[in-house]
Amino acid sequence: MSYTAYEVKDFIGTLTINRPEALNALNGELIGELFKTLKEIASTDLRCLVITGKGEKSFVAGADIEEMLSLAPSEALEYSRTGNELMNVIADFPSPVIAAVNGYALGGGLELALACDIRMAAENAVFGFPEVSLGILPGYGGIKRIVNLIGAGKAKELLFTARRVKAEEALSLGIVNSVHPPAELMSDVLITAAQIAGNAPRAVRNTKKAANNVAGLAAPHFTESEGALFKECFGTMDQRNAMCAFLEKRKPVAFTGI
Ligand code: DAK
Repeated sequence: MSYTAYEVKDFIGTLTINRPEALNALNGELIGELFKTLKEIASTDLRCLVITGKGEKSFVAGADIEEMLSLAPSEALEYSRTGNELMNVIADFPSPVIAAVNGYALGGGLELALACDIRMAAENAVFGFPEVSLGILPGYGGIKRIVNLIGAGKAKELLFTARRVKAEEALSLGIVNSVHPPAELMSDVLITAAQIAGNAPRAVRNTKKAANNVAGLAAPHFTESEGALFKECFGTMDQRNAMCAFLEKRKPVAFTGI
């Protein structure tokens, strides 16, 4: 079974993350498939790419917690590099990328949406960075991207509190471009994609490159020091406590800082 589905029509590609049984959480195999597809389609005549999640409940509910729990600290650095490269491939994708956020966009899922150029959300979409509640930090370049997008003060509040934000608040914060009734999300996204696809392809691609440079959004977003901070959190009691609690569907015991 494939964790991704891809179709293209009228120069617009739609890439669907297809792991609804785990709310489209990103595991290693899924990340590998996304890499492969993005690499294949980057050299085609695509004019706009849409990324969405399968099902009505979730865009991407973050990195796979079960997979992260089993990572040794030494493996965590490599893990962080791979995920980062994927986000950079999306951010630097030659044509514009729209995230059609059809539900939960948490942790790595929000980071993925932030790597896209435009975010259009369903009314039921929910955003947040739960990482600190799991004993880790966001590491797919999302910290830099959210600070760039909404400013350090608002970004830090979301990062430090781990609170979830509904679509309307995400709109007012500037995280998303627009909010749509769930049943209309994809058709509205395709209207925007068609507007982009109707413009001169070379001009659009070069405009994206120029905009990324101006906004300081071009890769790299992830530094070795960020990787070291992520690695440091791995193997702590707090991280194991929080991730085990999630998988066992209970609250973690009080954090100790150890
Ligand atoms: N990982 C694995 N499984 C997940 C998952 C996840 N992130 N999210 C949901 N699932 C699974 C659930 O375990 C459950 O599986 P079964 O029990 O059915 O086998 C199934 O999806 C349905 O989920 P729920 O039963 O929990 O559904 P609910 O409607 O009750 O709740 C929820 C929906 C989205 C509120 C809840 O599932 C939830 O809180 N999910 C976890 C959200 C989360 O914390 N995500 C962030 C993960 S941390 C880094 C790179 C990346 C990251 C960090 C560093 N570096 C490179 C340094 C990223 C970190 C993260 O993303």
